[in-house]
Amino acid sequence: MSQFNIAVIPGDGIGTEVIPEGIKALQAAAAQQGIELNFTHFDWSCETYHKTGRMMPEDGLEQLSRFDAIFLGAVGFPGVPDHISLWGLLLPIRRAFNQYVNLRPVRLFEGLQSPLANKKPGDIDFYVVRENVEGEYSNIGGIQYEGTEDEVVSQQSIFTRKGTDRILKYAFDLAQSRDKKHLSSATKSNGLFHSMPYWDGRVEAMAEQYPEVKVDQFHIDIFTANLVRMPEFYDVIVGSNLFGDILSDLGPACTGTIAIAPSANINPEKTFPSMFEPVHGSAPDIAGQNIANPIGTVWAAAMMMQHLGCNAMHDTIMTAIETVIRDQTALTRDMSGNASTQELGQAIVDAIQA
Ligand code: GGG
Repeated sequence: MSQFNIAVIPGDGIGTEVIPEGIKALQAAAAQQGIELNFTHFDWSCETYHKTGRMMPEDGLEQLSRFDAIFLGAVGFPGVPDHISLWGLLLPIRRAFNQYVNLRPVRLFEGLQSPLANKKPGDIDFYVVRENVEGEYSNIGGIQYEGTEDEVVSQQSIFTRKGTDRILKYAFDLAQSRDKKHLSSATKSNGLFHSMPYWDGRVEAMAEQYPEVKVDQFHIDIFTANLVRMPEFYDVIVGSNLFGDILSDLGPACTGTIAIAPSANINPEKTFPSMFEPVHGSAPDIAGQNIANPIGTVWAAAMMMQHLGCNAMHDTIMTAIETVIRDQTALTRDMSGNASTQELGQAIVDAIQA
């Protein structure tokens, strides 16, 4: 019998509401496949920060390193500045465990209504491959002459050759494995003088090794416009840490709701645990109301099992998500229904067990 030890960090806001639904789906699918999942919960959050001055304990990363995977809800809540909560929990995990790939699939499911005109399932079906440990997400910089009229703030972006090439290679490999074999790279090479022309150059060098992959490169401004105008054009999108983050909110918004979008923070070499979370944040405006959509979390759970080599479990959970959305069994209000978080979570479990 396969057995996996999963670290669970529900985190903040609706993270604490959607994670239990992800666990219920995992337990239902695992029981069918004879897989044993052991969950260990960590209550690290902004509440922890208020009590201890830290988002996680000093040995938090060491504790997590013993697990096969990490299942995360959401990070951030009013009362703690967002950059403190993110740099206190989510970003150190991505960096310590070299989760340099952030894989974010985007799909218009049958039963969902895209806000874009005349879009049907199949028209929106792409991956965002986001560089996850360097780029614009950097704590290098600072403030000088603070509080004076000469106050100056700098923020440095970091693009290493190793970091750029390995994310591009992942994206090219993914594009090569897909029917369309189409890769689109997002930069802003006319405005950002050093980093983005460098990225473009590495794309062009890498493209020589993938003659079957059709490659295009766009500046981020027209990229976002095109994504809304013609999402069917895209197949695999690759972008830096910041641009990848933005595009992977915009993409699912084109399917009607960002709440269904999953995010896999992957260490492809499997030297360290990978982490799986919904794309969405803690949504303080709806926290505590039992109306959050758990599908992004459940889909992330499916990706976690695929990463752990349990493809049948992944497929079972994905089929259940597809069924519940298609049959409109119990949809939350972001999908024009009136079901609660728990009712939608239970509908997914029922579909797994059907
Ligand atoms: N689901 C985790 C979460 O809270 N995501 C919101 C967020 O802002 N994440 C930052 C990032 O992905 O870089």
